[in-house]
Formats: sequence, structure tokens, C-alpha cells
Amino acid sequence: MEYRTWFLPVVLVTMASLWAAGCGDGEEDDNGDTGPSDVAMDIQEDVMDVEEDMGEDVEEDVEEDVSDIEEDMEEDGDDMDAEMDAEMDIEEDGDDMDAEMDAEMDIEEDAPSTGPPGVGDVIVTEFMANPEALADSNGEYFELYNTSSTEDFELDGCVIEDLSADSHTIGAAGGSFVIPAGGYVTLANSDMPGFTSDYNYGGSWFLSNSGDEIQLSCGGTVIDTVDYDNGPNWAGNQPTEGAAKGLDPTLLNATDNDDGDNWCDQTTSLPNTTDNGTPGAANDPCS
Ligand SMILES: [Ca+2]
Ligand SMILES: [Ca+2]
Ligand SMILES: [Ca+2]
Ligand SMILES: [Ca+2]
Repeated sequence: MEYRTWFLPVVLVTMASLWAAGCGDGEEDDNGDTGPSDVAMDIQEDVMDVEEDMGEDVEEDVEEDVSDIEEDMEEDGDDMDAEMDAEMDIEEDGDDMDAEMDAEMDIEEDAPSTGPPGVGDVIVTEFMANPEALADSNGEYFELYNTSSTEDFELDGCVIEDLSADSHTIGAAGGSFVIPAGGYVTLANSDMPGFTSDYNYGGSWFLSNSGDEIQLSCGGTVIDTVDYDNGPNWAGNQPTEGAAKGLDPTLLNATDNDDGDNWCDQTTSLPNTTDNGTPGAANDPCS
């Protein structure tokens, strides 16, 4: 105990000094928080934690703080979480066990986490029900749009269905199919429906030429539905052969896409066929 009480701070101060001398330039980074000089500051602050813990004569805390410092130096150069944890621990009860648990949680929280969308977060914005240049069995597709400007959403495990027999659970290669914030993804019954689709749901899911539904559900919650069944909300404006229907780009929400009057034939040619569509990109305007 006595040996450790003077030896560890000396070693750590030395380590911190070497780290600062070797990596830091003494100036603040442009972004102010993640550069080598900040790492050196973090380590120095951890050393102060050690000294404070020793003032309370808590040997376990000292050892754990030491391992915190070592981990921080090995990991990613960002000690902010560990630093805050250490401060809270000191304020609380002199028991540093929380810091270990916090550190584990920090690692989990720092990992990218993308959740499923909520109602209206992801909407149907385009569909090709009746291709002309390709057979229907090869050229049907639809497009989804992420209405959030800040949040990505995970679509793997979500279900695409209609209101009768068609149902397919998205099972992407690698177990992840993310639609980025403000972005589009395309789902098709082949890999090349006139362009390279993002997801191929295969040949057992169909878009009827006369009337059908596209519904996305995630975790049992319906996220969006488009029903072009020629019913009261979609009188006329049925699919045109060789042109995808696109939602007016000024009306990108889950309610406006229920009304067939807000959809129009796309006029931009697909990359690989003479049919028209704007898969994965903003739709052609409807007026
Ligand atoms: Ca069709
Ligand atoms: Ca169908
Ligand atoms: Ca809708
Ligand atoms: Ca589009």
C-alpha cells in the first residue's frame, strides 16, 4: 500500500508527461476536443483523479483509475466519458466500481446504433408496377424515402406486404439494410430492373398493374402504406406502362402519398432501359 501510494502517481505523471511531449503540441485542436494534446490533458486529469482517490486512501480506486488510464491510452484518444465518470465517482462515494460499468456502457453507446423507423419516418415515394422494356417479373421496383433529416433507420427485419397475399421480410446480406437520413433506397424483384437495385426481394412479391398496395411494417407497426387500388383516394391515375409513378417531390409525407392526385408518371429515363423512373433519387416534379 505505501509503496503503491507514492509509486503510481510518479509513474503516471511520467507517462502523462511523455505522452504530452511525444504527441501534443500544446495548442488546442481546431475542433477543440479530440487531438493528441487533449489526450495528454485527459491523462493528466486522470492522474489527478488518482491523487484525489489516494487522498481518500482508497486503494481499489487507484488501481481502477490506473487501468482506466491505460485503456484510454490504448483505445481512441477520447477520454471525455471516462473523465466525467471519474469526476462523478469522486463526488459520490469514493467507490470507483461505477466507472467500470460506465466504461462498458460507453463502449456500447459509442458503437453505431441504428433503430427501426417509426410511423411516417420512411415512406413510399415511387413504384414501377408495369414496366415495358423489361418483363414485369424482372422490372418491378419501388422506392422508399427517409423523411428524417437527422436519423438513419434500419430496415432489415421489416416487412413489405400488400393487403392480400404478398409478404416478404427484409433479410439483407450482412443483416443490415440502412436507409440514410434524408435518403432513398430501392427494392426490386431483380438486381437489375433497369438500374442496380439496393435490395432484391425476389420473384414472389408482385405489383399488380391495375391496383395493389405497398405497405412497410417494422416490429409490427405499419410505417407507411400506399394503396393505388383505384378506390376513393386513388381514382384514376393508374400505372402507365413503361413509366414509374412518383410522388410529387414537394409532398414527401405518409399522408399525401395516400392520394393518387399527388402522383405522376416519371419522365427521366432509367439508366439501363428506355422506361422512365428516378430510382434512388428525387422524383420528377408533378406540376
Ligand atoms: Ca406488374
Ligand atoms: Ca402485390
Ligand atoms: Ca401513406
Ligand atoms: Ca425517385
